[in-house]
Amino acid sequence: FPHLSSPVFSLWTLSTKQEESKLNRYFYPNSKKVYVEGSRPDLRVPMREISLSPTKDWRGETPNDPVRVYDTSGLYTDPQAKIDLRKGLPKLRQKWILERGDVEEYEGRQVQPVDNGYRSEEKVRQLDTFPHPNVRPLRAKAGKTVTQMHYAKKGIITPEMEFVAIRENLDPEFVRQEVASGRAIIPANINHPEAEPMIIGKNFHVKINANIGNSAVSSSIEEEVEKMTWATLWGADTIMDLSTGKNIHNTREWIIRNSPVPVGTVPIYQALEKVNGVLEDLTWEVYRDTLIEQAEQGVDYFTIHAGVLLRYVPLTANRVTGIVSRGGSIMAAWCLAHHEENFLYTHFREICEILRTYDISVSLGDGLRPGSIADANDEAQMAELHTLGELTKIAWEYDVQVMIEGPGHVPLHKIKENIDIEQKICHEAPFYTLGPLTTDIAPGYDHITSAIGAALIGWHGTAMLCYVTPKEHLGLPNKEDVKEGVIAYKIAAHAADLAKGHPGAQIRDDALSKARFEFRWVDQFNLSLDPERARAFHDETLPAEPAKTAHFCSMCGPKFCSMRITQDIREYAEKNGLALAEAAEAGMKEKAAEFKQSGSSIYK
Ligand code: IRN
Repeated sequence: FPHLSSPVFSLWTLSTKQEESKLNRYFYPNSKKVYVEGSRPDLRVPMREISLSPTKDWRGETPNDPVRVYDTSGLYTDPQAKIDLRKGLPKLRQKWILERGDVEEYEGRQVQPVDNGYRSEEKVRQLDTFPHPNVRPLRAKAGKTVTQMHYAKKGIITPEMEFVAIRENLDPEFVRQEVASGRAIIPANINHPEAEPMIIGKNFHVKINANIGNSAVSSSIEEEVEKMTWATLWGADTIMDLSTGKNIHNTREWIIRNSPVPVGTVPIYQALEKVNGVLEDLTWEVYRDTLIEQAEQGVDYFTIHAGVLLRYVPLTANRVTGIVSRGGSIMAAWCLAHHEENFLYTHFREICEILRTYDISVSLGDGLRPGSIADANDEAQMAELHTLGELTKIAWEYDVQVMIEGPGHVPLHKIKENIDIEQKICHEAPFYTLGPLTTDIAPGYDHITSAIGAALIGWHGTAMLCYVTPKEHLGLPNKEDVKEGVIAYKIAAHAADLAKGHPGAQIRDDALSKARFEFRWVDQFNLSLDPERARAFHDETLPAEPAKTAHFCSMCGPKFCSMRITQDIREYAEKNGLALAEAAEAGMKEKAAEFKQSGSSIYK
């Protein structure tokens, strides 16, 4: 399947109808895209419906209901959709935004494609410049606030709120209350109308974020756009473009215009690029311009490391791993170089003014998060968290939606207090954690070390989990790493949903277990997070078609399959009108006699 191997191929030909439908056929067999319509015809919530085969037993055939699952893949899995990556996705929310009457179009900053020193000697390729950039962006009219929190506080249920309510199978009024209280956020920049609304909060499905983006030494625009479609295909609820290398502005334009999920960034990275990496030259003005540039493009949430205060920096002196946050280390170095307070802190109210003009959520960065087990829950981390609590209140004064970033590296027994403390001092603003990694000894497997921590912290109330790929600490993730990271985090998030008792979370588990018990192999594959891998693993030893209905697999073979034996007992009980306990005994006696008589196994 060519989509797997060539980024350029998928970028340009993924757009044809034929290729699109292949995404479902190939990656999610027996699945189809369905839409649940809300209170208006342009409010259509996508879901993926997996159809199942009937149960076949001695009684005959009984149909199994299809299972609908949360779908983040956007139009890329809709065979009816016409996609042209050079134009971007349709502007799903544009009408909703305009009809509220609070926004105006204006001359944007018209940022030139060549936006940093790296590009100057490079040959400009056609692909570099997005052909239809957001040249006339929207902003709030003077005196207006356009955030979802603002509308929620006014008692308005926006189409975005209704959309997420349907997606989560919850009441729209409940969504409104959660957004109004600050317990949940709907990251939805008015300049990213292509995105399908989603919600981040502890009373909703646990979400996952996938980080993509180039670095100065690796990757191209094509690869990054493909990582975005790829990550959302496997279930990323948001993506963050963390590009620090070439073409930051253009890469982001390509990603945002084609992204069905909210896009986050860390604007300080681009600000630093603009001053050619010279920390001393970084100023509030350069940063503010970068915020506005990204706001006009449609970034839905910004990580802002405003809690790294000058006086906290010495608290990291005795750490094993010092400051491991990129943004945190930049701000700490800036504070020390200038002997001044962090300008993100001192200008925080101005930042909020910008954020509320476009409805950009702020993700208050954990610049002092622990980067090793030894540094977990230390003074520097907690000091910063207190400041994030203070900033949360300020953002809410402006009706700016807030989430709080968290660690990092934390051993299992120290995880729960992280979320408990965060909820207390940050007034229940949603927590968004990076893992945490529960041990430092497994580079190459940090998607696993961290998914363990992520499941635990998600269970205790963390609203979004930032994925970690197997390449963490080692290099820039490639496409396969992105998939591994997303799947590991889907597992963590879903395990947390089950533990939290999220309504309906167990439906898919039950359907898959039933398929497994009934030897409906194909259904078992198709209900799984990665059908292709499940099938491939099965087929490695039993590739023949009849094995797809066989009552065993190569793990135990036909004679030792516990599920087959259980089924036989049940069938025996039902046929003979016995309770299971009696049947087991009666069955055993009967079978024992047969066994003795034939001198062989009862299962041939
Ligand atoms: C999430 C929670 N804590 C940190 N993160 C993410 O880590 C953050 O959103 C960003 O995507 C990434 C890198 O952030 P630093 O290293 O600049 O803090």
